[in-house]
Amino acid sequence: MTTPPRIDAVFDLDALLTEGEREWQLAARRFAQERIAPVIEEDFERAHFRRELVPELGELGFLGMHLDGYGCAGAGAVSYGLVCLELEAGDSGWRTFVSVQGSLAMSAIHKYGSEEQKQQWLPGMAKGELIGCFALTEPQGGSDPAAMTTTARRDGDGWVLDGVKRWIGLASLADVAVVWAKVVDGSESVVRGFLVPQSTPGFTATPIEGKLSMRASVQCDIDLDGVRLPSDAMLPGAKGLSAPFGCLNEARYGIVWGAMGAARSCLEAALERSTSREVFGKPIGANQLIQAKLADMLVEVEKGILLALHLGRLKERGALTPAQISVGKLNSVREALAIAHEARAILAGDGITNAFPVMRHAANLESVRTYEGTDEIHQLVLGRALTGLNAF
Ligand code: TGC
Repeated sequence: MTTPPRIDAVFDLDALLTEGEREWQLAARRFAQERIAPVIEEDFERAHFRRELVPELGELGFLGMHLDGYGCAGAGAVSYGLVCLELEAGDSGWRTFVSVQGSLAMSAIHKYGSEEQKQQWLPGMAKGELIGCFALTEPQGGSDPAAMTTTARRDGDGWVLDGVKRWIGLASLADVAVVWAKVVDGSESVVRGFLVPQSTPGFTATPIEGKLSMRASVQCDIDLDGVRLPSDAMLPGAKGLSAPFGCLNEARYGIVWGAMGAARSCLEAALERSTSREVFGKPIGANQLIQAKLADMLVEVEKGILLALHLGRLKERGALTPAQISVGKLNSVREALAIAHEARAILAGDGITNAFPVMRHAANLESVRTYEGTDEIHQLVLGRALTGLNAF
């Protein structure tokens, strides 16, 4: 198994990790190198999601790995973050899969579900036998979920859901969708979560085509047309928008780590090229301008990982706040994109081909920059934390 020796040698991250955390990291690195790397360029080209790898992720314990019970690994936040980093060094689509399944769909059921709902869904989802999705975003704008138009109305003992959702990861493959809808009661309306099995009449998920990013994963439109559900389909513990936001916090936390994996992969490619390619009679890495770029990239990777580690330790103490997560999500994705662009420049013309992972990472990171709160949303969350003034 290859490791990024020169990057690790400059900065001894291992010394800050426990042996157990290191084992999780190495298991995920091995998966990324052996199962993702050999096929990812072809999958990205063909826009193909390799569904058959999902049970392997379950076997490794990566699905809902930060949750306790119900077949989940109950691992610490730093272990989960390290797994996200290594998977995203392979491809953002695979880290996204683990986020949607574990941080969003499974977390929603684990945090807000009844005991029956947890028993029904979580063990199969942890094994990767069942897939879940998390349907919050709507076509009119993902940044403002408070404006959602999807409704749930009472019908006898049950519920009827109507509406549309967009950019929902895995929806066409999912056995169960966690759908967020407004329950309107007179002049009052409150957001509630519902578990919708894929086979429910009126539920249609259609993969979005024409993506130039995240091509090895699946994002869908969902149409909810008179979807009839029993009364026990509602998540009893989820009332109000703070419920889905509680799950978004988990997924945003994973991105803080994950984006640094994509960044590290780009730095590795640039570093390898810097010593193997000669221009003007010497390795390009012997030029001061190239070394300055590599040094700046290394500094941002190391700072990003240290920030992620700090947030992980806070999370393990139950002290992590949404504003702190915004610092991490904003920084990691912004710096990872900048690193991908610099790496592409060092690779010169060959950098635009799929002989290197860099353009794929750069394209994927455009999605990561937008989902789970855009750069601008996180800037405004931080602006509000600093000033006490709401600019939304
Ligand atoms: P507001 O509407 O006033 O607040 C609603 C309630 O939510 C609470 N809240 C949070 N709670 C926990 N964690 C957070 N991060 C929270 N943010 C807000 C808030 O305290 C309030 O609680 P309560 O009890 O008073 O009702 O909203 P706000 O002004 O607090 O927030 C505004 C804003 C813009 C920050 C928020 O709307 C936001 O974060 N927007 C971005 C949403 C976003 O990230 N959307 C993308 C989701 S990605 C996706 O859906 C696809 S999933 C991935 C995939 O499927 O591939």
